[in-house]
Amino acid sequence: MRIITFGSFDLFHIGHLSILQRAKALGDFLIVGVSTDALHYMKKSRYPLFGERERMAIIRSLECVDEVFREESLDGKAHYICQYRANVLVMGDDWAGEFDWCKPYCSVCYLPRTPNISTTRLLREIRTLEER
Ligand code: C2G
Repeated sequence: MRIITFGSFDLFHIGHLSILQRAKALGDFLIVGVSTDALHYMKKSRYPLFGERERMAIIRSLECVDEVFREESLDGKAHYICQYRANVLVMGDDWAGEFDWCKPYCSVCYLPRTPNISTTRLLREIRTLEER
């Protein structure tokens, strides 16, 4: 069973690792679309701290990840799903419902987000520490 998921994975943290490991556990091959810097900017109105090559290298190094590619658009999912022959699209439930339109191409599964951690929160906490 081929699983596909997507994300920026900036400032990689345990919430990212957890969703990737849970996604892999649903099948036997995990493909990860890592958002390009340009797509990240479109999603969050700021560039990531780590560039796309670094973010892809981190994701590619994970034991649970089998293939990595550049995610260039949120709307390109049907193309990516077909190109990588994915059977299941997995996303955190902060995206619940957003990708139901992919259901003609593959199953869609939203998994619970890991609470109390996010790149935005990490950035805020780092800034607070620096101000002390
Ligand atoms: N995530 C999680 N728990 C957290 C933080 C993130 O489960 N505490 C999940 C998100 O739900 C997502 C994945 O980790 O499924 C990657 O999160 P981000 O890097 O923030 O990616 P995002 O901006 O959600 O981009 O096409 C989809 C987008 O590219 C997803």
